[in-house]
Amino acid sequence: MKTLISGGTVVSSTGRTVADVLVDGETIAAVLAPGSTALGVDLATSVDRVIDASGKYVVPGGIDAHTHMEMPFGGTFASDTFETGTTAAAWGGTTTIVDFVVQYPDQNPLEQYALWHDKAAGQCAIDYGFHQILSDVQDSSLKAMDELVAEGVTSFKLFMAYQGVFLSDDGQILRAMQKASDNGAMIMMHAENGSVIDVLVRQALEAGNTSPYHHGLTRPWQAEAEATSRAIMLADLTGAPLYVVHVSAKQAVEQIAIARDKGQNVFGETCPQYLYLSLEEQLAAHSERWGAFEGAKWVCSTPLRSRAEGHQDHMWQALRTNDVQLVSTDHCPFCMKDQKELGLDNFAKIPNGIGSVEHRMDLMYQGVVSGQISLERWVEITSTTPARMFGMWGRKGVIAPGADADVVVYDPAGHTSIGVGKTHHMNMDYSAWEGFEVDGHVDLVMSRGTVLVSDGAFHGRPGHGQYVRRGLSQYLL
Ligand code: DUC
Ligand code: ZN
Ligand code: ZN
Repeated sequence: MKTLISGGTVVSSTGRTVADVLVDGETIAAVLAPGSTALGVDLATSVDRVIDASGKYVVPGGIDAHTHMEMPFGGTFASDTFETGTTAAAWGGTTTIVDFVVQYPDQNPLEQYALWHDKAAGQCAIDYGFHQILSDVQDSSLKAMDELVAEGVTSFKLFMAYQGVFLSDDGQILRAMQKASDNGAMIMMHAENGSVIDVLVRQALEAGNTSPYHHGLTRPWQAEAEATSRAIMLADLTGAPLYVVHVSAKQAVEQIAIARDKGQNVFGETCPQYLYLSLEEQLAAHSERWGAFEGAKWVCSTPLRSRAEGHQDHMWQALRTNDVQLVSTDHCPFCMKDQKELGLDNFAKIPNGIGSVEHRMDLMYQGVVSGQISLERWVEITSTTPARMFGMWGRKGVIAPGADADVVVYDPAGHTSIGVGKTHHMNMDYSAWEGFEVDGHVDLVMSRGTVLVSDGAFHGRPGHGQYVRRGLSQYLL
């Protein structure tokens, strides 16, 4: 099947041009001047299908490098399955996710990896890769790291928080970093000082402070900045590349910027919630049904930060200046009913997570609308950099001959109303983004040559998505 996406403005991370994109089967065959006969035929009449993209942006499909579908966590499971979560992602212009295999202490990393394949196989509407979470690093985990790299799992998440659940101590982190330095894998870090947080949480609960707002107060920016700095030091000691996940504090960004300026392979990821939402809004959140517990919808870790302290403004600046390199969602959805509700009397029992996989492209496009980032930077932080960071570039993250035909036709004149009952396909009984009215609209989504979304309808299916065996990060020499 040959498709011509004609007359749109093709945007890459480095520029834009009006062009026709020829798709042959699952890949992009050519990017040509509009109406070109360079291939010896009139494409508009010889292809099987023409998609008119005039007046629209034609961009590489979004890559969300941080999701948790069906993740067992906080006494429950993330509410999106691989089917519902990847379908919602497709609706929002994301054509690839990288999800986390979870290894809890005493579990075998390779068995968990096989289990995640079982969960995802035949269920995904879009392509997917895996990172691996390692808790409690042991000799067997280090050996597994080599085997997983060969399987295309080239990045490993460690935690400096969640004692007894995920936390690795500094010695364990050091050993995993030594292994990564040896085999080229990326160490991803949840950088928060867990023992400091545990004391603050205990003290808050003893003082009777049980509401969701106290989640943020007991995870202060100092705990994030200190852990970020410690992770950077350990990475420097071992030579391992380090990718700090879900950065929310401006002081953590500063630590990353210093390390990068020194030439260290340190990278930072932020998420839409740290650009748009704040601790003050969480304090003010109130609804008839939930009262002050309404703020539970924004309980995530790292937490939302104070707007008065300027974290959100600093994060936009860091995105522009490349002190922070990309935006993922950390999509970790839970319903209010029966899930967030677990923490009705104790914020520490609220499962941590926000669901956004459907809205990342639209939310980040608002940075273009407001002049915070360029159109090219939008493509870079949502697609091209995630592809390069996690060893998929060439096949993903770019519209060029030979690449997978993962393409989004985006209408800058369109409008999107976010919320339950509007654009909401995630398996959640609320939206963390309820009421957001955004400029721009995902008109058409193509994954490996197959149209998944067009004319406001979903044409995809579970099982279309394939596992992506990733290479090493393409940011490393
Ligand atoms: N970290 C994540 O990356 N996701 C969910 C919760 C957490 O602490
Ligand atoms: Zn984390
Ligand atoms: Zn996460």
